[in-house]
Amino acid sequence: MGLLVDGVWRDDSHDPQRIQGGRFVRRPSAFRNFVTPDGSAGPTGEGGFPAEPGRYHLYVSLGCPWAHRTVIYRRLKQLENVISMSGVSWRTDDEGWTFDTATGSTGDAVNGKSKMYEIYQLADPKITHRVTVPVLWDKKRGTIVNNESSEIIRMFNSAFDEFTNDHTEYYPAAYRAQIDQLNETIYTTVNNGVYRAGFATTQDAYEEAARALFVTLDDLERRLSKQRYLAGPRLSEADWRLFPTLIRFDTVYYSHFKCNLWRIEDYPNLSNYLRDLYQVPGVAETVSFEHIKKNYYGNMVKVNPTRVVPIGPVIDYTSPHDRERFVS
Ligand SMILES: N[C@@H](CCC(=O)N[C@@H](CS)C(=O)NCC(=O)O)C(=O)O
Repeated sequence: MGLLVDGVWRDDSHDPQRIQGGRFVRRPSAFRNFVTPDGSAGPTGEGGFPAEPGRYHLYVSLGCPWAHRTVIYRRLKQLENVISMSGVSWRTDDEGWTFDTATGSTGDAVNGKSKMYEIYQLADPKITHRVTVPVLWDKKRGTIVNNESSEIIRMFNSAFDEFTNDHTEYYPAAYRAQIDQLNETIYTTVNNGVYRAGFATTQDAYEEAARALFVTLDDLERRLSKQRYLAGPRLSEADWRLFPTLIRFDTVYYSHFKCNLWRIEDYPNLSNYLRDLYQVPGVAETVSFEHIKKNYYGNMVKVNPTRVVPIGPVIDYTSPHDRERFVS
């Protein structure tokens, strides 16, 4: 892949901190401003980003689980006519994410660029940062508002309420402590845990991540034997943060990232829960197994040097689930 150093695109040898002692280390996102209903500052960053229809643009990869959260929220919160979106190609090259329409990109409808790193350069010509998706772009100020998926979904949850008919609250006050706790464990051991297993370059680092991942999956399986969703009777942010990892698990993480004690299909509750979420209206359309498979198997040459993309597995996520046994 590569990264920007002082605004110049460099290869990964300029990012020695990415793997430390065989362990993959993910670094914090740089742009942390918030869109708010009236443009006042959010929990971090500066103000000046009021919610307005047509003003903001979301850059995503349909292969990427972090971007997937934001695509799901945009869909569920009925923001598709309020926030425009561009998708990068499933193929990354020596210059990272591209807008090559021959390999699944929509093209860059807003800035007309061919590389994602050019969007970061527009926001800050001297930036030192990895060029990640998702990115929330402000067309009016010509800059990146935020490139942290967990914060972008919080904005989509409520900041644009004036411009949508969907007012579902995925982070209700009464459940916040519980959701925060679930997020913390699931981020560390599952969302990022699969990457820590897959990118590990020592046996110890791999085993540490892979074992912790299955401890959490076992816990979640128990939890979901007693309730329909992670934080109780209603769908919440915790579910939408877990879903993008679960839907990629049997197709990618099980084999490509060696997370292979069990498949999600082997867990009765997790597999039914996954179908339940997949079958929420609108969600299936946010899932592209073509992007997912080609993005992981076809790009990560340190993990899969041949870039060969496997033909399977065959799993029907539209088959009936048993989650309606829980009364909501
Ligand atoms: N913390 C970020 C992480 C995003 C992220 O790591 N995205 C990956 C794609 S799945 C990426 O763009 N990686 C490129 C790189 O690290 O160079 C978020 O949740 O938004």
